[in-house]
Amino acid sequence: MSKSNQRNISVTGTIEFSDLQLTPPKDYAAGIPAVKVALNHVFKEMGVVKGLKGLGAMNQKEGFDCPGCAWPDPEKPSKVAEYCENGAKAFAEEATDKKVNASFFAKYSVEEISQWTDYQIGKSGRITEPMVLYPGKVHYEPISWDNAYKLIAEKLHELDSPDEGIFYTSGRSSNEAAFLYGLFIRAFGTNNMPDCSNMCHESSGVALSETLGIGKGSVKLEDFDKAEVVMVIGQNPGTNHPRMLSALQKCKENGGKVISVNPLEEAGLIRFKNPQEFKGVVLGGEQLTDVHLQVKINQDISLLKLILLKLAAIDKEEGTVFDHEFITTYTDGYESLMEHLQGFSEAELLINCGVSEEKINEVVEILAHRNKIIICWAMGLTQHKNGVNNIKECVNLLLLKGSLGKEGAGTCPVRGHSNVQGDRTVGIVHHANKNFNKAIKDTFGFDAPTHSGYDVVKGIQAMYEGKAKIFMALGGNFVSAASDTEYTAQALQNCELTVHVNTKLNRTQLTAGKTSIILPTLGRSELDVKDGKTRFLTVENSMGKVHRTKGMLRPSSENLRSEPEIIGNIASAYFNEGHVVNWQELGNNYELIREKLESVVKGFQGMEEKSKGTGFYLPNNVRELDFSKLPNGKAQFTCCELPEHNIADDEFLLMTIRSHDQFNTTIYGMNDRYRGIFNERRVILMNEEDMQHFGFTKFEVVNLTSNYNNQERKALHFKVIPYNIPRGNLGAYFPETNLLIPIHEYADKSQTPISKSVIVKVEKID
Ligand SMILES: Nc1nc2c(c(=O)[nH]1)N[C@H]1C(S)=C(S)[C@@H](COP(=O)(O)OP(=O)(O)OC[C@H]3O[C@@H](n4cnc5c(=O)[nH]c(N)nc54)[C@H](O)[C@@H]3O)O[C@H]1N2
Ligand SMILES: Nc1nc2c(c(=O)[nH]1)N[C@H]1C(S)=C(S)[C@@H](COP(=O)(O)OP(=O)(O)OC[C@H]3O[C@@H](n4cnc5c(=O)[nH]c(N)nc54)[C@H](O)[C@@H]3O)O[C@H]1N2
Ligand SMILES: [Mo]
Repeated sequence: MSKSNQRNISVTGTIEFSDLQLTPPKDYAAGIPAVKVALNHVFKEMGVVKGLKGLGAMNQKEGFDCPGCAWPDPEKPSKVAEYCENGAKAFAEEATDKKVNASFFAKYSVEEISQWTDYQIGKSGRITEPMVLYPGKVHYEPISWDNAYKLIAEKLHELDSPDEGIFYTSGRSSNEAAFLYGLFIRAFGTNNMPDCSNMCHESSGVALSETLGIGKGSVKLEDFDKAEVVMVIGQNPGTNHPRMLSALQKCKENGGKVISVNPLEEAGLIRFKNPQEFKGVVLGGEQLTDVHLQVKINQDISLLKLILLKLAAIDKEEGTVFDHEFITTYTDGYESLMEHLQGFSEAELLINCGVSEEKINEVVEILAHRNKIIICWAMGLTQHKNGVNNIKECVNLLLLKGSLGKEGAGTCPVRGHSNVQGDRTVGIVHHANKNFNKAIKDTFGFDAPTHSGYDVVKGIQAMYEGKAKIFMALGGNFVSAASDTEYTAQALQNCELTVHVNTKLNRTQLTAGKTSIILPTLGRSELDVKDGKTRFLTVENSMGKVHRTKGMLRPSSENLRSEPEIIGNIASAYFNEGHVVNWQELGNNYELIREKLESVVKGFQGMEEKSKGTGFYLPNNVRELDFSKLPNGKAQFTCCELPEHNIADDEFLLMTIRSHDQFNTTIYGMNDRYRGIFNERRVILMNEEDMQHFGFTKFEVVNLTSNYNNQERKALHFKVIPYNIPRGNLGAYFPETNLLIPIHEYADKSQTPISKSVIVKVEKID
């Protein structure tokens, strides 16, 4: 409990166990149960008619972009439905008929709501009107839109410096909203733009920029049809990117091989029953993974180095394993890498990674004579102290094999939020960028700040220390998503003002600043009508393609505003006409925003037209094999050190992962169906031999503690369950375990919290 503002807010809610049940984990994903589960969620939240209407429009050319993940749509979407179970759940969650309105807040205080679990808070429904929480008060009360804008403007003017304001973005916002938001923040005078990517793919962005000159992936969806090998490392597509399984299926049908690298045997990685095909529904589905490497948590570098060493040995004899022509023409640092690799002992690398040598040899054999290779990865690689190096080691492999800039090959960081990539492209970046600033000056006539701002971790520290006093969030659930929950909650509560532009109620609105304002906004699926005309917005998918998204359901309240309008109005209230930009006009006119975006950001020219249908690709230098911006004009090999873990005998390495029934901090339900875990989220996945060794029994209730710099953090009450996970490793769900991750433990260079390798102890409760 933290007690600032005299409000007594719980960051976990009341902890109670329900009836935990286990079944053997599934060895396949999707199929009929997935369709049934999806429809149940949708119909329960909004009824059959609205539900079917919404699902029918999702990911269709004239419809709205799925609010789930950022996996691209096929060029020819299937006629029936182009969504997955989790997309349907994301839609159900957004289009729910339940409402959070003034009478809801009159009935429940923030203190009372904070005693609920995240699941209960999320299920309360959509926020339907602007609300304000005044200093010392515990009930939000209604406020008019105009008064809300005025109050925000007043508080912004009270700051001693624009750098006392922090402006967070989550990845659901459209390109138009994000561009306008970034523009306003710069006009206001700061680059304090923490973004959900700081906790997500920032390590990918840094590693790819340094080695290949662009912070994004290089593959297109159709490359999966032509790939000879797809490696899926540190990613759980069956749950988090189910539509990716269709791409893997195609790769297999065309003779490709799939290799998975994961401490867990995730269902979607093993077999896939495609619900859109007869054989997938009725027959056993298709085997997807050819070889599964059950690596220990954060030992991917050891594993990859071992694979590289073995490939190098064969290349020495045969000379054709590595693409020497590619290496000579396009890369820098080959000799140093070869020398560096020779410094490692194969035996040591083998022990580190914990995988059988036989399996590694199988993979080496597959890779040796194939060179159309795609590497896909997600949070299993990015959220470690050495997250950036993990990805650089993957790039080493691709460069050695010449697997870039050709069809069927390349990098594929699989993005999370459906427009997280677009938000970054259009300017949500905390680093100052000269070219971007110049384009703003040329287009709008004002000077953007030239000093860099705070990212997520640094922003939290600044609020905690009183250096920042206003926090505004365009979407997201900051307190539950960020590390060190108690610390982050305190940081937010220290603020003079917090502003939450959200669709739904969440814990961040409860761990509020002295004054707090909730501004309810339209969701992806909802009609956005202005002067009788339905408007569209645009998003960028995981493969750099920009396309339109247009809602079609009646908004959950008349009193919602679109994100661009909200931003335009806040900016207008702040500048009060004393600025070169007419903010209100810009916020209301998406075509005008796009016109300006075209002139500021490269690649968007002609977007008004080009965004039609399946959309257009943004420029990508890797696809063109243009490395001119990098040292010597070449792609860069990297010599990465091995990660160091000083883990005592009674300590474990914990990865904090997603269950099948959640979207980040939004908890859809209490089941993790593919892993066979039902009715309970407070569980720890532990190897059975470790359970015996340490004397833990199945379902025993324990506490987790972490101890960094002699400071202990605790997460209370989890049930131990036996699971197929490497010894010394644990798995548990986030956000429940974020209490354990110290704010100061993050990846080198990217500052992404170490959510996948937290050193913990498991304590018995007497
Ligand atoms: N349904 C649903 N879809 C989602 C989301 C969601 O919450 N729910 N979230 C969205 C977002 S924002 C994102 S970023 C993505 C996240 O997508 P993922 O990255 O797939 O999500 P995580 O559950 O964090 O899983 C990481 C995977 O990495 C493995 N792993 C953990 N540590 C290591 C390691 O050290 N090495 C290796 N090789 N593997 C490891 C875990 O076992 C797990 O399978 O999904 C997006 N899509
Ligand atoms: N321990 C641990 N922590 C993690 C992770 C992990 O793997 N382990 N993963 C990290 C990752 S990858 C990410 S991306 C972050 C996610 O961090 P966030 O993006 O901050 O969190 P979400 O849970 O996705 O945000 C959900 C909220 O977004 C709001 N919302 C939904 N749709 C819209 C919309 O269209 N507009 C607006 N304005 N609001 C909307 C709703 O109010 C909802 O409550 O969490 C990170 N935290
Ligand atoms: Mo993410």
